[in-house]
This record gives sequence, C-alpha cells and structure tokens, in this order.
Amino acid sequence: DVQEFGNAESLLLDLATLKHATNNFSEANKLGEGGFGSVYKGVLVDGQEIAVKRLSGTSAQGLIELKNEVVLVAKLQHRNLVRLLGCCLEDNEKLLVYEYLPNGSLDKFLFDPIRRVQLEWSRRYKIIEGIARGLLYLHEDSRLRIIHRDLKESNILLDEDMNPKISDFGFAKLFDVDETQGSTSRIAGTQGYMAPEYALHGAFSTKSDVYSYGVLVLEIVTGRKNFGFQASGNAPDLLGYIWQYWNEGRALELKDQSLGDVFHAEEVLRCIHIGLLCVQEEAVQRPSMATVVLALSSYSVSLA
Ligand code: ACK
Repeated sequence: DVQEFGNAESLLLDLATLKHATNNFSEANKLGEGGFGSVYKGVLVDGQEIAVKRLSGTSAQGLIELKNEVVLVAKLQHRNLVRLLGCCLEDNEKLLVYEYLPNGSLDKFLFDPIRRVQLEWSRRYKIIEGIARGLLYLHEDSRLRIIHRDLKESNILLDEDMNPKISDFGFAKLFDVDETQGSTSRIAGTQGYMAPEYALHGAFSTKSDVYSYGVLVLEIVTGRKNFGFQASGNAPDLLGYIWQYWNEGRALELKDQSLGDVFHAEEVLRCIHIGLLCVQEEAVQRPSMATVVLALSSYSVSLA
C-alpha cells in the first residue's frame, strides 16, 4: 500500500524503467550481494547512473524491513550518507534505487592488496572523519535519530572523490527521544563489529554503533581485521595487536604520497586512541559521536 510510505509516492519508480536501466537485471550489471539481496548497476534514459538493490526472499519480515528502510532513508540527506532515490514494489519485486557510487565499498579498497595502496593516510583520515560525521547525523542531527546497527567496511561506499557514505539502513530503528535504547531478539549486526552487549544480549544503542565505529577506525588505520569482540569468548588483544603492527613498521606505509614522505604519526596515534576509546567494553565509557567528531576536527584545526 503506497499510503504506508507517507509522502514517498514521488519516490515510486516504474518497474519497466528499472528493468530497462539494468538490462533486465543481467549478470553483467550485477555489482554484488548486499545485506538484503543483489545490487545492480543501472543507467536511466537521461544518463543518470543508479544502484538498484533487489530484495531477495518474500518473507513478511523482508517487506517490513524494506518499508522501514524506504521511509527512513528517503528523509535523510547528508554528504556522508548514501542517497535513496526511490523504490519499486511492482510484480512482487522489492527494489530500492540508490545513487551510484563509482568506487564501491571501503571493504574492497582497504583489504585489496593493490587498491589499498591508493589509500594513503590523508585519505584514510578523511574517511574516518566522514564516517564519524555521517554517524553523528544519524544519531543526533537528523530529526529521526537512528541507530545503524550494522556498521562495517562493506556498508561504507566511496564516491568519486573517495568521500565516504554510509549505506544500508535496513536494520536501523527509529527511536524516541526518551527511548534511546532498545533490545531485540533478532540480532542484525555482524560478528566482529558488534559491541559485546549487543552480540550477547541484543542490547543496542548509539553506543553500540560507537563500538562498531571504533572497530572500523582501528581497521582503517592498520589495514588489519579482528579488532572487535568475538562471541566465542576470545577477547582481542588490542594493544598487543597494535604494538605488533607498529613494530613491524607497517604504519610507515601510511605516509602521504601527495606530500612526499611525510608520515603523520601524531594523527595516526590520535586515531588509534579514538578507536580504542570507542571499543571499550563498558558502553557508558565510550564517547558519543559528537565527542569523536569534535576530537577529530579540533585536531585538524590545531594542525593547520
Ligand atoms: O564493493 P562493491 O563494489 O560495492 O560491491 C558491493 C556490492 O554492491 C554489494 O553491496 C556495491 N554497491 C552497493 N551499493 C552501491 C551503490 N550505491 N553504488 C555503487 N556500488 C554499490 C558494493
């Protein structure tokens, strides 16, 4: 029912148009698998490039999540969030249409042996800062106040200027001003990025997003994985891990090619510090995203 989408009628797109744009969802147009199903590249008749997310499965749960996502994301506009352009629910299809981001996900860049070289330090820092701003907007500045719940590299897309944009709001939940925490029996996050209280008890909050953000920061700085909590019980030895990374001289890979051989040790350490603060076991001890953004931006100001 279109009415359930509120003012989203203008967001409804025609199935024939989307089939034409994606060559009938051909394999050649497939970008990959996302959280909800396959993602296809498309080009509209006016030349505009789009990414079409085709929801798989016909469960009621899937449809509810889709509607949730459409209503939420359509209202959000921020330079660090992927724009939702529209959706289509014709013929049992459940399609979400997004702006197309040519550089794909941070996951591919960060952990690809060739492409990671393109991520010199100044870019990594901007990505760390951009994700923080997008997340702060979700948590506090958008009128909706949203907890993302599944923040990880594959949900961070990069635009043509390598500006990061957070995607996949299907698991995000609206929360009221006086109900800033939730609990769910259906845990929607990803192992290794979920805060302990969320992975173990389903308790999510803005602070569980902060935890995932901390894991992201440590992974973006070091190019390594597995900084997050594992439900199997093995607590990651964060400091040992980072110390080893530092000793191996891997940090020196992060020198800024555009500035010659300048190595931003202070910035690198600052980001590691912020990452470690964010992945503290006790949620109350983690900083808010407002504090993180301030720490990152006041630092770049003081460097200038
Ligand atoms: O790393 P990628 O190339 O970037 O592979 C994944 C894949 O689809 C499954 O999520 C890509 N993808 C998702 N959304 C978009 C988008 N809006 N623009 C471009 N690529 C996208 C993602």
